[in-house]
Amino acid sequence: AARRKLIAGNWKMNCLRAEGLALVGELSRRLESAKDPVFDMLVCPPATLVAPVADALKGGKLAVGGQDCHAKEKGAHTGDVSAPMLKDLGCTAVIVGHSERRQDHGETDAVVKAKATAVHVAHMTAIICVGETEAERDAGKAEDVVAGQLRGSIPQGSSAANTVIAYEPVWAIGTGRTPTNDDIAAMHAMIRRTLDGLVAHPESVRILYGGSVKPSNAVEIMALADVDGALVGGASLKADDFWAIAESC
Ligand code: G2H
Repeated sequence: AARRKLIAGNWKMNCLRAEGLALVGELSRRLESAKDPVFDMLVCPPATLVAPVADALKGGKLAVGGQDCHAKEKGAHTGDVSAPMLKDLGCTAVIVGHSERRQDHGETDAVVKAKATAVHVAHMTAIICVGETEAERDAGKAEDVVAGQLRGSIPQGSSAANTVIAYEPVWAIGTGRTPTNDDIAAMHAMIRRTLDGLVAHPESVRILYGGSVKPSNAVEIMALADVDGALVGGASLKADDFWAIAESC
């Protein structure tokens, strides 16, 4: 099945309002004037900027997502944001299980699965992140670790319509280091094989690569089999770089 590429920007804990609005203003201007772009584009601002960014982009092609959500739809959870709250602002997707959440907030596969379920219930796309640490790769366990994360984090009822997988080797995040192209291709092929039995129509599910994607490596990474786009951190904060990555598709 033909899979349309997705270029997703994860701003992490960056951008004040003026900066974020200028960034999406520039990106949406380019996206709206692009002739038949071959990619979908999504930005995931910090929770504080989801509302103004979504308002600025209303009705346009540039989509907005959250970086995380709580598994419950409402209640006594000080500081948290729920999936329906993000949907209410205009989000169409939410990143769940990013390694920074798994590490900094102790999120287990079970927690990630509950969050992905909440995203599905709110009629949005869950971008479920998986990836091995450097020690796990050195120990030859990378594929086992990622397969285990997939089995533990993907809810029943997931499909290509509501689920995107992002493979982000932890040691490649924000470090400037990336796996070899062969390693990325092998992992993405393994992920697609593992999706068989976990989701309907695994051949249609988009599998993004994330971890130090930049304009200079995007062309070769985007050309790999089973790489259906990118989850971009640092380079998504500059309109020129993020746009160049999208144009690499
Ligand atoms: C990986 C990625 C975006 P960066 O976390 O999710 O960040 O591109 O800065 O490595």
